[in-house]
Amino acid sequence: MTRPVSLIGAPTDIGAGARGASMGPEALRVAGLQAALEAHGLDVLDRGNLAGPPNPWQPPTDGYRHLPEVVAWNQAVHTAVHAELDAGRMPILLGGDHCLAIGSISAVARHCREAGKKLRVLWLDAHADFNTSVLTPSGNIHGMPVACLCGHGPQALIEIGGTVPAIAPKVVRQIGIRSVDPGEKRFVHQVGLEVFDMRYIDEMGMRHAMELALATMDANTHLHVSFDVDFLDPEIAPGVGTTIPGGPTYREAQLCMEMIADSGRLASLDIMELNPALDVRNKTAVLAVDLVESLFGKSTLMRDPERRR
Ligand code: B3U
Ligand code: MN
Ligand code: MN
Repeated sequence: MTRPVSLIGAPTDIGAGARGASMGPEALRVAGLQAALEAHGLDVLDRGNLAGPPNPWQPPTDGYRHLPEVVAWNQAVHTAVHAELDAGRMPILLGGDHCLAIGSISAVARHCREAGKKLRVLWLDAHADFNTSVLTPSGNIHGMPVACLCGHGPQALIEIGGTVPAIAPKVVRQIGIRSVDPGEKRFVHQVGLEVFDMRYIDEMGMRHAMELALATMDANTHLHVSFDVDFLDPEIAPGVGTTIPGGPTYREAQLCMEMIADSGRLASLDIMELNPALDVRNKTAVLAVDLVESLFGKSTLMRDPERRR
């Protein structure tokens, strides 16, 4: 039986370059996330929204925009996500911009250390989110969470989970990447992040990419999925702050989610960067809910993966 699920709203756009991701949690609720999960037999509690500082909408200082506020929000996220894992529940973080993955994944990593589990992080995104204060073109911290989690970032953010670095680059698999800044690209290569970019998916297919991204997990692996909604092609998902053309189609995204479900290892999830101010009749939120249903095992006919061959 799957663990009970807790929805945690983090209504902020503190790390983003456009306002509006702060409305993401409510848009996902309006799109029926809880009922959709319950329809799959899951026990779901909506914990409501976390609180944090307002967005002062200031320019960056020393390469970071809104650093004290980003720290405050991530501390709140860390505490909330860790408490759910401690209670044996599966946290689903409703963002909010992607800087909050620092709080979420540092909590997951801490839980794995405490429980003696291995960690795998799937990062579904158009961006590598591997900038630092010197590499960033914007100062927006939503472009930096993976680097911070790997120990490259301001002290207050890299130490949120207690241990620095929170994770090793080798636990991360990035899927759907198609926008990486020049210095960021060199840094991604330097640390050896495993990236299945759109070129790879075009040539080898989503199936092969996901087979490799999910390989070598075992019964003791905690799988965390950090789903930046801008992973999806903007034709189907316009409601995000930074649309990058050439993303996964509806079918590719469904297959990606279904293969994660089939792995049976999903134990925590972030749904990030949904921006209702830029959406069309909440359709990106509805699509995100549809994909999350597949992530939790919704399938059309053949539920047994063995019978598909
Ligand atoms: N790489 C750019 C843009 C960006 C990263 N993540 C998002 N946008 N959503 C930056 O500002 O770091
Ligand atoms: Mn992102
Ligand atoms: Mn992104």
